Amino acid sequence: MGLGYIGLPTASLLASKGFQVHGVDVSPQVVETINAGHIHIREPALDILVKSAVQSGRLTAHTEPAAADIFILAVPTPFKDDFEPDLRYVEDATRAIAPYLAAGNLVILESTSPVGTTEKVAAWIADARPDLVVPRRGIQEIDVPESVHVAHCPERVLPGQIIRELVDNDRIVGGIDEASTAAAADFYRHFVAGEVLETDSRTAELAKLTENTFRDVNIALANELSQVCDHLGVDVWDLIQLSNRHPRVNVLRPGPGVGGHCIAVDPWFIVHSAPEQARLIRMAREVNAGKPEQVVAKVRAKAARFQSPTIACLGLTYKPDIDDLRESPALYITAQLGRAQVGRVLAVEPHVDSLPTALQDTNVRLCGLDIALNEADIVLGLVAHRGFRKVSRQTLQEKIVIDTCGIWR
Ligand code: SAJ
Repeated sequence: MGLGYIGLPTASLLASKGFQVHGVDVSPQVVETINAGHIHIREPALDILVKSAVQSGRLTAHTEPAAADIFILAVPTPFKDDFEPDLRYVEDATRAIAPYLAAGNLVILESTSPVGTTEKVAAWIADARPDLVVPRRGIQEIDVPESVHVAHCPERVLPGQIIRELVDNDRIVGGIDEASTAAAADFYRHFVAGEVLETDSRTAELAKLTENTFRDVNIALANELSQVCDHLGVDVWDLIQLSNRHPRVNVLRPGPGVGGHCIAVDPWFIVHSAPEQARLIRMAREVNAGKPEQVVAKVRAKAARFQSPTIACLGLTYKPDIDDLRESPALYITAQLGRAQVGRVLAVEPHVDSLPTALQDTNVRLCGLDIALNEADIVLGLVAHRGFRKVSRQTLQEKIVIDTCGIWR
């Protein structure tokens, strides 16, 4: 259920391992694209995998579910305006499969979810299908062979390396009851080379949120240090390099902010469910969320020295060497500068072909690296793409350089 960044790679990988996969997506265009052997997202090696899965006849895409042995939910879990998790898509997908469920089926929630969501999935199934035996937390159904099994197995793959990590990463599997854990773990052991670690659904949910929160908190430390260094006149990159020579220190890299659809979202699931306890997690999220505005303010301060400066923004994606623009701080910063009338704004992004929608109502112009570097008074490094790292110091000599992510370090 859901043929996006996680569902489609998983579906095609399963097909390549010999499973018969009935992929479901609410979008008819997505279904049509996949059935034609093509993909609607960009991810290395995914096109080849999907093409061969479709050609083999083991992967077909549909807008409606069908009867199956195993149901995997891989739908988005965004949050609402007040950071309350929005479980609408999980509930819709669960209710969509409910009519097709039979005794002994396994339902797996892969979407990153707040603690307690897998129990909600079980409750929605029980509500829709009173005729089925559905497990409940703390109540052991192990001797009931006709029970449906419900488990959480959070996806943990890194965009850009999804296919490799789907196979190689260890997986955490947590069922509503022990029978569900055992059934789900058995399934993943068919195609995962990493270890399959068994726990309960709540621990599995919180483990995934913890992984991304760990990253967010550590990036926040790096981002805060970059502010401290600006204030004290210290080079943050020298500072981090030297501090990291300690055997037990590993400061991450500061940047223009934290992008993507995961790390900037998941900590809120913890904060929302334990607001009194999760104080550091909330603070870290706020530090990272505030970083793009600080970059904009820094550029504006430098631009004020010129009559009508040209500002070259290098990079629009949310991290280096991918084409993913989701929640990208670089895109946000470029759009803000484009609206702020601070000068002429040029954007360089080798991974996109046309001006992204977010920049269409601004005065930002997309251009090549050489033109941008030639015309710029201010060079704003936003994403450490490989191509940008090759720019020589000499080229940048005459310019004001604001390197938010250490491209030239
Ligand atoms: N970033 C920094 N400084 C750093 C590292 C990253 O500013 O030192 C920024 C990046 O530029 C980017 C953001 O953080 O804007 C996130 O990038 P990322 O590469 O750390 O992570 P994602 O969002 O692409 O993928 C994460 C992964 N989680 C962890 O590494 C713990 C991935 O394994 C998860 O599966 C994925 O979230 C997800 O789907 O939850």
